[in-house]
Amino acid sequence: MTQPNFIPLTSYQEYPADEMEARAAEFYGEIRRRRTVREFSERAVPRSIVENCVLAAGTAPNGANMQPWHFVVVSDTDVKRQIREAAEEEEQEFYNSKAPQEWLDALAPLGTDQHKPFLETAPFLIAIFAQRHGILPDGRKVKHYYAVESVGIASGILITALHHAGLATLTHTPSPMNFLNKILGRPAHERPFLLLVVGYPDEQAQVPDITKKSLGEIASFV
Ligand code: IYR
Repeated sequence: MTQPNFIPLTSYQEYPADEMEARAAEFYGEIRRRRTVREFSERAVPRSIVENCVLAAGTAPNGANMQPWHFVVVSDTDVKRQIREAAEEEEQEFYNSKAPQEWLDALAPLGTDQHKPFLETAPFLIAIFAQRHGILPDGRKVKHYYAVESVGIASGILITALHHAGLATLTHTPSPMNFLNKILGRPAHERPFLLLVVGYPDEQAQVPDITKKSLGEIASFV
């Protein structure tokens, strides 16, 4: 068994309490500006920005440091078109037959439907996959722990990093998403987790007039 190898914690940075107060308030101020956008501009985004945001996502805490994720960053026009066509096919079924009325009622304030032009308009789509297990160089399988939770945390960091950089995102989850394995050539043990749409919002972009729950509604202090 591998022995643990410890090194000093040199990356941690402490701030005086008043600076922490300011930083926490400032961060909340920044993240509360984030809005999910469904109308994207075609304006190009430098790939290096997305690369750094994906690197940030890859720092996420995760089960036994197995890092059970794979990010496919799509900018190819033809691949984006294939993804749009496959997603719209699923969504057509979702909105017209599969979704129960209760779900459609819950989505009504968001104004979503089966048309997903943003899958072609936005400069980048990031398909996020959760690996059910890893594969060692010799072909043996290695178990992944808390893969879904880990990929969820990484996705949150990715969305935050992209927002921090000044980009808009849309967390898109056509269901089922198996078509992503086929189009992107990912192996069967990788399960599509999320399709993140990334770019600048369209200049005319509008967002639904919705609010977030208050602190008292989302937290208890005991
Ligand atoms: N996947 C569909 C439906 C949808 C579901 C949820 I939950 C949302 O928050 C938004 C949409 C779609 O993308 O339209």
